[in-house]
Amino acid sequence: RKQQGCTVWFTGLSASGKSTIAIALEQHLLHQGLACYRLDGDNVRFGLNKDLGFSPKDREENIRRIAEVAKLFADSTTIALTSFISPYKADRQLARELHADAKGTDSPLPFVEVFIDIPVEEAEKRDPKGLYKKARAGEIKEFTGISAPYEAPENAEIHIHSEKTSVEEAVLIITKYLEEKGLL
Ligand code: GGZ
Repeated sequence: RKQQGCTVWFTGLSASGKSTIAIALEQHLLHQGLACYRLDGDNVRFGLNKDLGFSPKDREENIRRIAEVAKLFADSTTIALTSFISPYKADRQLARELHADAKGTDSPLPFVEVFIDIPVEEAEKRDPKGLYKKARAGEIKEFTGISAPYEAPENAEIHIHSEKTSVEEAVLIITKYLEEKGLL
């Protein structure tokens, strides 16, 4: 059976575990012989989006471009995995609508929002890159969860409580969902 593309859109705070889970999911899908491609800060914010910072306007444009690129991957029957904070509801909604709107593609493309939920105190405790510390010290401005908002999703297809769920369990939850929707 021919693979159908889709976008799995991760959202959550810095240090929530989005990228770790997305990487593990990517590995799992690749081992199944499925085509997938992961978009994250390392391959997008240093290239396509290197002109963008972290103001609300720049984040909006960051997410818009990522959504368009993910849509192209999904349209090519690849499973696109995106791992960005995407803190604004309206921006995630736009990403969803771009996929629902078949313009330029054969048909609407499935969009699966995955909320990697973590209390900000817990993310701050993890602080693997010392960014929360810098944000508290005022060295990084407009830092999500500290000095910039994170608007939690209310209707994400998948809601994972990061501090109570192992990476392996998270991958299972997501693949089970994708299987049930006929996307794997
Ligand atoms: C939030 C920031 C900021 C500010 C730099 N606020 O933990 P990380 O390092 O690797 O992930 C964060 C990443 C967030 O980029 P996104 O493209 O995902 O953000 S958004 O979706 O809101 O556009 C963090 C680092 O960049 N970082 N400054 N001020 N995160």
